[in-house]
Amino acid sequence: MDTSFVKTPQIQQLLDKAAGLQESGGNPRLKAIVRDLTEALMALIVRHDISESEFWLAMKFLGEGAGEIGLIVPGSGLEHFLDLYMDAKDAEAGRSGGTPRTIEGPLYVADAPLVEGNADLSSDPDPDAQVLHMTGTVTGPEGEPVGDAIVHVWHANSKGWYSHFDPTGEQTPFNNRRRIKLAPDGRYAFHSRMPSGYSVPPGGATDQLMQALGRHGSRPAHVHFFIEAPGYRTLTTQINFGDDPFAADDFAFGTREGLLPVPSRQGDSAYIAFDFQLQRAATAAEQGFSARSRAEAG
Ligand code: MBD
Ligand code: FE
Repeated sequence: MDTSFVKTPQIQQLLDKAAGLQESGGNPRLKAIVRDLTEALMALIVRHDISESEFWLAMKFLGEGAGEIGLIVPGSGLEHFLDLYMDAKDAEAGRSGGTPRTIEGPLYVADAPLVEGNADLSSDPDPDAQVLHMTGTVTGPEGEPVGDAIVHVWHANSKGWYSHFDPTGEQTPFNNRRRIKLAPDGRYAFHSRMPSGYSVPPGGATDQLMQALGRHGSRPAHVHFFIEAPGYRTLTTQINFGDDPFAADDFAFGTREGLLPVPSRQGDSAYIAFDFQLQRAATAAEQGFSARSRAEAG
C-alpha cells in the first residue's frame, strides 16, 4: 500500500475531526499543527508499514523516556536543527555576524550566584582536575565593549556530572554555575575545575535509542553560556574543547566551527582565551530568554 491511503476521504475526515477543525473553540494555530503532525505520522506508518506492535513499542519508549526528553531532542539532531533553522531565517532577514549560537541542552539551572570580577565557579574541590582559566571580551557588532552584560556560565565537573543533576549527590548546589556581571570594559574572567565530557545515563531511554541506532551518547568537554545585555540579542552558545576525542563526534551536534578552542594546558592549569560578539536586539523579546522551561533550584 502507498501513502495515498492517508489522502482518502475517510482518513481526511478523521484528521479534520481529531484536530477539532469543526469546533469553534480552541486554538487555530494548534489545530493546524496537530492536524499536520497526525497526518505526517499516519503517512509514516504507511510508508514503513509499521505494525501495531511496533507502534506501541514506540509509544512505550516515549512514555518511559519522557524524563529524558531533554536528551533525546539533542541526540535526535532536532535541537541543532532549531539552531540551523534560526540561522537560516537570520540569513534570509540579512542578519549575520557575531558568535555562533549553539544548543542550550537540558542542564541549565536558573538563579546561579551573581558575581563580579575574576570569578571562581567551583564550590567543590574536584582535586584531580586541572584549573581552567577562561578570559576574553564581550563586544557588540561595532567592536564596542558590552559593559552591562551578564554572562551565565555552567559546566560539568571532572566526572562529567552537572550540579543539580548529579546522581552521586556529591555536588554543592550551583557548583560550576555562576552569573558573572561584567565591568564597563566588557571583559570577563573566571576560573573553575576542568570539566570532562558528558555521557547520557547508561541504560536510560537516550542510551537505548543511541545503541539501537549504532551510535553513542557522549559529548566532548564543554562550557555553556547565555550572554544577556540591554539592547543586545541574548546569545545561547557553548565552547567545546577542540582537543577532546569527541570534538568531531558529539552525540548532541552542539560543536560548531568557531566554538572549538583548544585549551592551552600547562601543568595544573589550562587556559582558554575566547571573545564573544553579540548582535543588536531587533525586538524587546530578543533581549530576553526563550520560553523554554528550565530547572530552578528547589
Ligand atoms: C549536555 O551537557 C549537553 O550540553 C547537551 C546538549 C545534552 C546533554 C548533556
Ligand atoms: Fe552540557
